[in-house]
Amino acid sequence: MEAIIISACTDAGVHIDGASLGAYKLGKYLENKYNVTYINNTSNFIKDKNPKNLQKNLSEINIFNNKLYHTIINSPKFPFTIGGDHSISIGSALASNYKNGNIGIIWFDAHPDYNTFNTTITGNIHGLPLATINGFNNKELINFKIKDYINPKNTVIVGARSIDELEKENLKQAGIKVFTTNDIKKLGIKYVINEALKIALNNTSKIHISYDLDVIDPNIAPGVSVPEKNGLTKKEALIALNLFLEKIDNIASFDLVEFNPLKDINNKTYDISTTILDTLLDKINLK
Ligand SMILES: [Mn+2]
Repeated sequence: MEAIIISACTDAGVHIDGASLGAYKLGKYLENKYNVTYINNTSNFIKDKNPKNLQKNLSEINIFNNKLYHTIINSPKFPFTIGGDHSISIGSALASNYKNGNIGIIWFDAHPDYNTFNTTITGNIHGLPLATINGFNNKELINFKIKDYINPKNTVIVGARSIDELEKENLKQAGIKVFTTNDIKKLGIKYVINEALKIALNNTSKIHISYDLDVIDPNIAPGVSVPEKNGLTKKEALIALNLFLEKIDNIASFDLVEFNPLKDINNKTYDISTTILDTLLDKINLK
């Protein structure tokens, strides 16, 4: 199945600059082999970084996700979206759910991204997307017509290790299964991914995978906006990737987000990102 590769060039969801450039850079890399569709911020957009504004760049993020959402639902191809900051997954995951109907979601991330406008400390919207996708809150972030939200019962977070106090309450209230990096050390990555697949595929049609590069340890992938130590090892990241390849027929759509070239060291994060992209896109285009 051919993939539509969308380079979602925005970092409106985070006060740190660079993730927009990350999407552009990875898009350019893929142009050697594929057609790439670019989505950009509105031309006159100026990013608000005011720490006191707890709804930073809300209207721009809505405009952006509207474009992304409609690009995905209007294409018959497999949606592969490259961020950009993680706010873009509101558009991509809900579009995939609209197209496929009743999907599950696996969210790879050092942070659960389960804040609401009432619980966010930073006001950076890249900390809110998963709660939005589940319909837990944040209706302000959805101004496109969706069919349904993704069921919290079919939502799994893998690799979390930096969870805000109030966010923890949100996760408990929504009933989200979270595998922390400590769980991964204890249970093994293979077991955790297989459990995650079971939860996400329980009575659903397919799954959306949203992969925030900050899930990987900053020694291996330092080029992200908000790095957190004690992340996945390279070996664990590659085992997870191979398990997805085995389950490729169950995967409906994929995001790779938060590559920040301005924070990268010796192209480490660029190299692992292109490896992930090459591996997955080869397999998707074969299926
Ligand atoms: Mn994230």
